Formats: sequence, C-alpha cells, structure tokens
Amino acid sequence: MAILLTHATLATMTDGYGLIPDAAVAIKGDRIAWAGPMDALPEAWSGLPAHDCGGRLVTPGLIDCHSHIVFAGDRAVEFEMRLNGASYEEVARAGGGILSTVRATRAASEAELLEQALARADLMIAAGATTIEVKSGYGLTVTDELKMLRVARRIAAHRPLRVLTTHLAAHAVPPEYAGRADAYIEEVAIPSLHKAHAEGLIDAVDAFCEGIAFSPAQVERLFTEARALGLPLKLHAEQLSDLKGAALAARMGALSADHVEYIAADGITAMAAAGTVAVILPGAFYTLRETQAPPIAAFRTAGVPMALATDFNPGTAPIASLPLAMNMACTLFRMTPLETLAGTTTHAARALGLTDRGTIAPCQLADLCLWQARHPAELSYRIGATPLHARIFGGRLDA
Ligand code: DI6
Ligand code: FE
Repeated sequence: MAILLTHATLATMTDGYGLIPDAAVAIKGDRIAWAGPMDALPEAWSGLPAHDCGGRLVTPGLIDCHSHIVFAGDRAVEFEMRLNGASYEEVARAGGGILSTVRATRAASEAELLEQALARADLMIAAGATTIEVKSGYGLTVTDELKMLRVARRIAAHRPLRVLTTHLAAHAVPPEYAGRADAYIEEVAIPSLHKAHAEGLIDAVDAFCEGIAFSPAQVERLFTEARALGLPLKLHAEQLSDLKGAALAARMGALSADHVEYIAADGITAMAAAGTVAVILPGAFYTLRETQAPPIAAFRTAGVPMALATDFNPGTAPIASLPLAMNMACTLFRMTPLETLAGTTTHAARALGLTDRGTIAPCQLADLCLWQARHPAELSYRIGATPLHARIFGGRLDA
C-alpha cells in the first residue's frame, strides 16, 4: 500500500506552520516516507499511485486530546430548563446535572454506550480528528468505570480513528459517597484503576481537582498509585478556582493540566519548569459563560506548550468539532491561528505522550487531513464550518 499526494499546500507543523507550497507527500504502508516540494521529489517515490490535492491545504490529522464521549443520553432538556429560568437547584431536584448522566450511563449496556459513542466519534471524524482521547468518569462504580473504558477501547475497532483511554473515576463524588470523597478514592477510584489497568484498559489517569470534586490531597493519593503502575497522568485543574492543581500535576510529572482558567503565576512557573502541557478547552468556557479566560499570554511568555481540545461532554461542552474549538480559542482567548493548529496537532500529541504523530515528516503515522482551504488560518477563521475535504488514515484515503 503506497500513495503519493501531489500539488498539496503542506502545513507540516515542524517549524511554525512549516508551509510548503506545491508539495508532495509519499506514503508507504501506514507511515509517511517523504514530504517536500514537488520539484525535489526523489526519483524513488515518483512512481507511486498519485492523488492530486489540487493545491488544497494538507495538515497532520487533528488530535482531540481531551474528550468524554462515552456517556448515555444528553442534557438538552436541562439546557432548556435553565434558559426558561430554572435555577441550578431546581435542575438538580428534577434529576439534572452530572449525576443524571451518571444514572443514565450506569443503566446503559456496553452495546448502547458504544452505539452512542460511535455517533459522536463520527462527528469528530467529520471535523478532522484522526486521534482522540476518551475518558471514563460517568460510571463512578468499579463495574461501570470498567464498562466505560471497555467501550472507549472498542471505538477504534469500528471506526478509522485512534483512541487513547483515560481513567477518570475521580470525576465526581457519586450520591452514595456524598461527604465521603476519601472513601470513594479508596473504595472505587483506586480499585477500578488497578482492575482496569490489569485488563489493559488504561493509557492515562486523570482526576477533577476542584471544590465540587476532589482535593489536591485526594488527587495526590490516586496519582501516587497510578504512577506506581507506570501510568501517565493528566489533571482537570483550575477550571473554576485556583486549588494549585496545575502545580501538583507539574510536580508529579503529569503530561498535562487541563482547563487552567484560574491558574496563577506560581502554577504557570511550575508547568513551564516541568514541561507540562496546558490543555485549553474553550467549549466548556463558552457553555458555562465563564468570564475568566486562561492566561494565554502568560503561557506564551513562559513557554508552556498549549494544546487545544473539545472536552466533548454532555454537561459543559456538547461540541465535537476541533475547528470550532480553534475558532473559539482565537476569538475568546486570543490564541493565534498557528497556536490553535499546533494545539490540535503537535502539542495535542505531546499532551498524550505521543511522538509518532502531530507533524508531517518521515516515519510519522500517515494520518492527514486534506482541507477545502488554501491557508491554515482558514481553519480557525470560519465559525462552525467543517472544511474537511478528505482524510488519510493509516495511509488510506477515506474521502
Ligand atoms: N469539567 C467539566 O467541565 C466537565 N467535567 C469536568 O471535570 C463537566 C461534566 C458534566 O457536567 O457532565
Ligand atoms: Fe473534561
């Protein structure tokens, strides 16, 4: 299996955009063999079956490094109740909020969860994703967290998509553990971590460090177990307040700290020193009508790599499109179009601990997006457009 893309406008993402006009990409098997200007194409690759890109923009396949797409039901009615004036308490009394998703997810079978997750994965693929990360965290029992992780693992068997799974049992305290978050960590989060790891269901471990979820001490307890298993760490930190979660993540060698709207200077310094990626999630900020934007300029100055993801979830981010997240990050947070594309390619790969994707270069996976666009800024400039023309996944064109 081999293919030669010709007449592409390449954004290799190897040095800034790494733009190469009128470029070619030679692909052999599931890897990139060569990429460069058409007129420098080595003889060895010139005979491959060609696909003329007609000048279209070609980027690395997009990577959504933070999502929660395994869940049952949705929260559209709750959204409507709020817009009709219902308070948070009224919504909760009517069975709404994150715990309504937990109830629905517990009640759903693996087959039902998979069917719903695949429909969401299709939306992500249609918007340009070739790799996604998927978290558990709506089961909140040992059995239901494992069920979610098994479903997440099965997605890639049904779709042209690479999936990394993240254990997020420490997402919320379920009602049966109300006021007993420490016991929940000991009796559910840690045992589900060990069981799921033994089944090979976990690529990373995450937690929600927040007043309404878990304290830094509880997160550290869980992360110490995860680290002993050799699992990479990620953390929902400083989304609603500054509990110093990002500094904890940095100190424990986590791949990323995610949300980070409320991070202070000490957290930024700690992340920069440790090389922790900041994962920026404008979909949740938009939905919650937050006003505290993440300190993009300070991350930029400190040299903290910024990834960008959808956070696709039923409560705070019903968004599947990375290009829309890129637009939001530019308009709401003043990230540059280059930063948003790096955030969904090279830096997203780094936020997942991956080095085999995120750029267009020899030996990288041949996961590419062909866009109905001529310049990468078009991807973040449009609002809600999906200018994807075709994808190459593992060396195969799936137009
Ligand atoms: N932060 C969020 O915004 C979501 N989870 C998290 O840790 C909310 C999840 C939900 O409301 O269903
Ligand atoms: Fe999240």
